[in-house]
Amino acid sequence: MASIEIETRGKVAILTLNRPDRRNALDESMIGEFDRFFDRPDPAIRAVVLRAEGPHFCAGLDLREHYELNRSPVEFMRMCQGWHRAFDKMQFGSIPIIAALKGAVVGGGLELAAATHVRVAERSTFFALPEGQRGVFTGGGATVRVARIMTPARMIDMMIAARTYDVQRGYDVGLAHEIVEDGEGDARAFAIAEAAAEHYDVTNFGILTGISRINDMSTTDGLFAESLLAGMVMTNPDLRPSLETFFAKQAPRLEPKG
Ligand code: 1HE
Repeated sequence: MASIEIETRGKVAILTLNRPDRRNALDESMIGEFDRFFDRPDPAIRAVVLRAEGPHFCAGLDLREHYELNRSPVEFMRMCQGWHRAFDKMQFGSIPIIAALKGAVVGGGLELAAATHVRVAERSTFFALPEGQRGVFTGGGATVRVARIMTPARMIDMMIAARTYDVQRGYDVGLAHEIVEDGEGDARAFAIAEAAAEHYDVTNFGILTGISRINDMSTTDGLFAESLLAGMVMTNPDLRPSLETFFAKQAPRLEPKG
């Protein structure tokens, strides 16, 4: 059975981490599967749900494979670059990825989650970077992606003081965007994905590739890039009927909701 199962429902692909006996630890083949899937996604797929089998989302790097392969420094650096490539394709691609988190979201599991765009977390979710305790280091992008979400200072503290955040604390620092009851994460993630799949393609492109990349730029470059993207998105001919619906007061009203 595949360690990552792929199922398509309408415009949404559901990717399932399917190694519950190993707590969905990520081995080389799974990273390869992510890389292949997000390299050239089927254009009919307009949103992705990333979920997990079993009570835990992901326990990070497969420590047994790491132990058995006994890689050299260069081999491990190459492996990390492979993780970075795959997760970059996720974060900087133009398909919204909605993660359904539960149980352990730790080490490389947190690095994987940080490459997704919307993180729905069940109450059982906990976040940690136990690398410090185990004498290893992050290598799947946490120093960049996780640090930017929770701040570098909090990430250092999490690793040095060996803290495990519960779901509320993770939500408070942006690791999760929504908390749901246990057992409800998959359905909620799917509902968000289905709605996001209906957005104009060009709008999702602007939101996903634009915001992530612009935040790597200087102020001047970022503002220029924003004007380019806005020029593309705001002049989309398909936008006119949507604005007409708004003028006719037929668009859904904005009101505070999660
Ligand atoms: C594993 C792994 C793994 C579990 N690699 N096999 N990540 C970590 O340090 C997390 C390590 N895992 C844990 O702390 C715990 O397993 C959990 C908190 C996630 C879950 O606990 P629990 O009690 O439900 O399960 P368990 O009994 O600890 O594990 C069940 C089995 O999964 C067991 O194998 P078994 O043969 O005894 O049944 C574990 O050995 C196995 N297992 N986690 C391999 N990670 C690019 S660099 C990224 C850096 C990192 O990610 S470092 C890893 C950080």
